[in-house]
Amino acid sequence: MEHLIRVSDEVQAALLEARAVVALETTLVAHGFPAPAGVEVGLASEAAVRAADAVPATIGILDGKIVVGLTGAELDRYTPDARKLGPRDLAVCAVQGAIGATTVGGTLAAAQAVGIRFMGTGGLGGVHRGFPTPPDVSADLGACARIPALIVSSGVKSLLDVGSTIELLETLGVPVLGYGVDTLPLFYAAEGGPPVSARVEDATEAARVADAHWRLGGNAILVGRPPDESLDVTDLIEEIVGESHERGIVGQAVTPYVLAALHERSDGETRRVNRDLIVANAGLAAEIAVAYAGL
Ligand code: PSU
Ligand code: MN
Repeated sequence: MEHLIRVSDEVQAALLEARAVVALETTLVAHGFPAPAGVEVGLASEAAVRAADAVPATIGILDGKIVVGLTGAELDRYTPDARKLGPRDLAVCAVQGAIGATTVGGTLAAAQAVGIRFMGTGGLGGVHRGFPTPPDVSADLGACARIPALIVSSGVKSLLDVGSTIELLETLGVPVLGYGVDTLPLFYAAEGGPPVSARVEDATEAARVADAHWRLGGNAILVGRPPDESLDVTDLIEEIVGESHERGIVGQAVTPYVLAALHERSDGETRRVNRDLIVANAGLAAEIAVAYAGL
């Protein structure tokens, strides 16, 4: 696989010694924040993983290879012209030698290829509002159905149809765990989400559940961590999602469009909360990965 995947020395060593490794995505770096803010979020997430004694593995495609463990200089190349890569897009991007930023689903596909089982992100993708017109369901969910991994996020992105997404996660066999909470966080907002399938109190309990779930042949597990600072932007989301429909924005462009408009119209408030929750989720993913390595 060496012609296709390049694993950094640090990540390689950690994997060989069965130490804790946390995968981080590049779509939020390239498309989730206005440049260069995304790079800062990526680097701060790596620092949070290290602070919890785990090794960060930021993943993306560069120069014809899937890179697991991007350097800071490489991360600087993740600007908005990077392709957004779901699981189906990795092979094409590598063969065509383009720069590719992996989504949650794309990151999980690469992580699985090298044996990483933990990742942190902001919000999982899911069923878009208005389904079935258009019938847009994030490929993150397909990846969750197939790949054994634990993902820490602040729930699913609240620009989605959260209720339908939760139902689909149940159908796909994905446990939705609340981290010290009974309801799923709504991305920017800590409260008001649907009930989780179970609550866990600490990193060790989450790690033990993951271990048991995987031994039973289960695949992804979602751990919802509420944002420390909660923001109610329900009306703004409604307005912007409506606008995206009117403007005919579809497919992969929807999420970046809505996030960018929110960041702009909330005077940067969503951007700040989004940044902080991503970093905190990376840290928690690391704590759980460390607990798992110690089971
Ligand atoms: N979390 C964030 N910001 C983001 C994302 C997650 O805080 O931009 C990205 C992730 O890469 C996720 C993607 O996989 O949004 C979902 O995109 P889509 O709905 O097109 O599948
Ligand atoms: Mn989509």
